[in-house]
Amino acid sequence: ARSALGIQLRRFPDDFIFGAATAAYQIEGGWNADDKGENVWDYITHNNPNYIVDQTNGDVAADSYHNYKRDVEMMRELGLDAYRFSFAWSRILPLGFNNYVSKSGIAFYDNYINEMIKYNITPMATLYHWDLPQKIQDLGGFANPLFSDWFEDYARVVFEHFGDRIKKWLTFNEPREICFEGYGSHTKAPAINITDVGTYICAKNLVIAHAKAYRAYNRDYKPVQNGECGITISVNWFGPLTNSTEDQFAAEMRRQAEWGIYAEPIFSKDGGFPKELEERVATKSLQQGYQWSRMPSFTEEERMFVRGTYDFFGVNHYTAYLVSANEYLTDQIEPSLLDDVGVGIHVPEEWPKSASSWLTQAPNSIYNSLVHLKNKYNDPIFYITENGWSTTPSDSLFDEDRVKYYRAALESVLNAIDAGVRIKGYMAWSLMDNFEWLLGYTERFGLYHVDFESPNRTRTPRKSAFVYKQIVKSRTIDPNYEPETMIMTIE
Ligand code: GBH
Repeated sequence: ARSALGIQLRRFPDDFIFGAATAAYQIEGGWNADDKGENVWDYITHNNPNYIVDQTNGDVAADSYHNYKRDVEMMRELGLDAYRFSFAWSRILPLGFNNYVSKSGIAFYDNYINEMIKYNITPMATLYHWDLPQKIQDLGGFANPLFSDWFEDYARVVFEHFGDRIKKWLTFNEPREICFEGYGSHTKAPAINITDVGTYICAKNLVIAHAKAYRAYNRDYKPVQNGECGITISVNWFGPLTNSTEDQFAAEMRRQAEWGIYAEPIFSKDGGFPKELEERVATKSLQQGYQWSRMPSFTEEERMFVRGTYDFFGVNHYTAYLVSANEYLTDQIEPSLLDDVGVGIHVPEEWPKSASSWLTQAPNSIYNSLVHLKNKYNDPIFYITENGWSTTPSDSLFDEDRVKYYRAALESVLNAIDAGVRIKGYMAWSLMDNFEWLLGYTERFGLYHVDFESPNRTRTPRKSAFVYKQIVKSRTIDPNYEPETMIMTIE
C-alpha cells in the first residue's frame, strides 16, 4: 500500500486484531439497576464525594447499560475486529458470592455480547476492572487469602454463561493499579493506603486468584469452549536516564516494582516475586524493625501453581519514564514500595503533554516495552489491551494530538512486529469518553466524545475516530490521511 504521497507503507498482518476498550464502571451506569450490588467505587463516590476531583461518580456514566446498541453501532462505524469490555462482578453476583446469580445482570451482558457477535465483532472480556463488590471489600478484599476462592467462583459463573461466545479472556486489569494504588496508596478505591505491606499482600493474593481462574478455565471450560486466557498488566517503559550501570540497575528495580511483582510470578521460568526486589524488601524490613519481610513469600506449591498460567500477555501501555539512581529523587513515605526501590524518575521536557499529568508521548515506547518483555519472558504472545491519549473536556473534536499519538504508537507496534515480537492485536483506549476514576469527567480518552450533560449521553466521533477507522480498514498508517467529512457511516 502507498500513502497519498506515494510513500511505501508497512502493513499490519491480516490476522492482526484491531479493537477498542472500555471498562464496566467507567461506561455502564445503571449502578443500582434491578438487583445490582454495591461495589467499591459506588461506595467511595457516594460516601466520600470529594475523593473525585469534580465530585462526580459512575452512577450513570456513559449509560451504556441503556445505550449498548449505540456502542455496537460505533464499533461497526469504526470497522473494529474486536471490542474489549469488562464484566461488573456486582451486577452478576449482587451478593459477591455465587449463591445468587442475577438474571437481569446476565441478560444485560447476553444482549451486549449477542449484539457484537451479530456484527462479527470479537468480544475480549476482562473479568475484573476494579469494581469489587463492597461486601468482599468489607472482608478485606485482596488482602484476604480467601479472595482467590471467591474470585474463582465468580469467574466460573462468567465462563459458564458467556464462554460459548467469548474466546478471549483477561482475568484482571492492571494489578499495579489494584494493589499499589488501591492498597499501598490511596489513588484508587478502596484507598487503603497501608504503605508498608498493602501492595505486597495484594500482589500475592491477586496472582493466586488469577491462577485459580486460569486453571479452572483450562480444566473445565477450555476443552469445550476453546478460548484463551491471559491477564492485563500495565507496562509503561522505564528506561535508564544514562547508560551508567547504576542507572541501568535503577531502571530494572523500578520495572520490578511497577510490573515485575505481577508479571514474574506468572510469566517467568522460575515463578515467584522478582529476586532483587525480594532481597531488597527483606533487608530493609529487618532494618526497619520487622521480624519478617514485608513482601510475603510463595510456598513451593504456590510458586508452581501460579507459574505458567497464561495463554498470552495483555499489555496496557501509555507512556515512559527515565530512571536515575541519583538524580530526581523525591522523598517517599517510609516504609513503602517506592521507598523500597528508592530511584528517581524523569520525563524530558520535549515529550508532548496530554491532559493527564502522568501521560506524555514518549518515543517508541511500545517497541521498547515489548522487546524487553519478549526477551525476559520467553517470547509470549502479546495483545496491547489499552493505549490512548487524553484531552480536556473543552478541546475540539479535531483532536490532532490524539491522532499524532495513535499514529506514533501504531508505528511502534509495527517496529515491534518487525523485531519479531508476536503481537496479535491492539485495543485503543477508549471507544468513548468515560468516568476517569479520580479525575471524574475532567479528562477524556474517547475516540468518540460523550456529552455527559445530555440525557441520552450523545456520542460524537472525533477526528481520531476517522483516522483510526482508516488504519483499521487499510491495515496501514498513512501519515497524510485526512478525513473528507466529520460524518460517520457504517461501511
Ligand atoms: C488505565 O490505567 C486504566 O485501565 C483505565 O481504566 C483508565 O481509564 C486509563 O488507563 C486512562 O487512565 O498521577 O498518581 O494519579 C492506566 C494506568 C496508572 C494511569 C495511574 C493513571 C494515575 C496516577 N494509570 N495513573 S496519579
